[in-house]
Amino acid sequence: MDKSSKIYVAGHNGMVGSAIVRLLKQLNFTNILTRSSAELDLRNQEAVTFFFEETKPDYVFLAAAKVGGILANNTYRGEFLFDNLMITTNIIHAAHTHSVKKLLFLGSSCIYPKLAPQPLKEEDLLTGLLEETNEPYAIAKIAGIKMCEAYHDQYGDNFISAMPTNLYGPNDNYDLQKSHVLPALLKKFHQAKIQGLKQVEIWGSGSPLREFLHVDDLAAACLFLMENYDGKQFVNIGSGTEITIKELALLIKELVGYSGDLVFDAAKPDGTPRKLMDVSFIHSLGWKHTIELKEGIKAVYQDALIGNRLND
Ligand code: GFB
Repeated sequence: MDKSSKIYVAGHNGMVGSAIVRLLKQLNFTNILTRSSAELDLRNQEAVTFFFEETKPDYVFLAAAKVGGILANNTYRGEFLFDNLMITTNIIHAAHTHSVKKLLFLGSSCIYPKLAPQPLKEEDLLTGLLEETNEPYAIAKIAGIKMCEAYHDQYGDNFISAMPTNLYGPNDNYDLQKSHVLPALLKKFHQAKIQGLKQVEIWGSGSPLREFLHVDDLAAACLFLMENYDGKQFVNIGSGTEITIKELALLIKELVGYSGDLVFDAAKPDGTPRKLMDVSFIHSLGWKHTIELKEGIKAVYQDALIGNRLND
């Protein structure tokens, strides 16, 4: 990519898209193209085709998606399948018909079978049944991977895919019914501290293991792959380390400075028991994460306080 290449970042108002735009701007890329969902409904094929016809981007980062935590995935199953399939197929197909030089599609670690061997290797895709709570989202993301591969095979398109682990960072969603665990716990512990509550409720058993990556690391990995990788094989992106939900809760409790107790709500789902990425492939390509979890959470807590994101 040249500094003046026309780069479309789909989903620039989301946590991932905004991190990619931030990085591109820091690096003095001057021709970044964005559209809000009010300006362009990515689920509408005609509108997406017209947008590509009108703007003719050279490169595309496909970071637009309907996303959410375990409860949102499980509740809005139809929307998660439809919206993500439409957004993904419309953009990838329009990128093909409008001769985009390269596209990077972003998926998720939930594409892997629920009980796949750990750590999750790229070749484990489609070797078993998916986790039930996020099956619709995972099916849409697997469709995106397969579409990039099929367009690579049939048309020679340089469309690559990256599968990030669980992400956190600035511009996260703090709606407790829809958010992922990390922003949810930041908000819950912060509010409990301010309001002097005796306990904080943690969903599930606390025993599931999760891996977390700061979204600025993800943005760096996406740019690295865009500039250095043309393979058909999708690439895992993660930190390579995992933590139980209980340990995460205790860490956030400490960082927020809350002194009450944790209670576990067994009525809420645990989801997949373990989800650790094997990141040896991206390490072999020459990229590694730089932000460790504790410093990352500290920075995000400050950012959320400044942005007044932790109050209702
Ligand atoms: O982050 P999370 O919603 O998503 O939940 P997944 C991770 C774990 O944290 C689950 C527990 O075991 C939750 O039960 N947890 C504890 C909480 N307290 C809370 C809380 O207050 N809020 C939330 N949200 N969780 C999602 C998938 O799975 O991960 C998506 O549904 C996507 O498809 C995303 O892949 C990255 O890691 O379980």
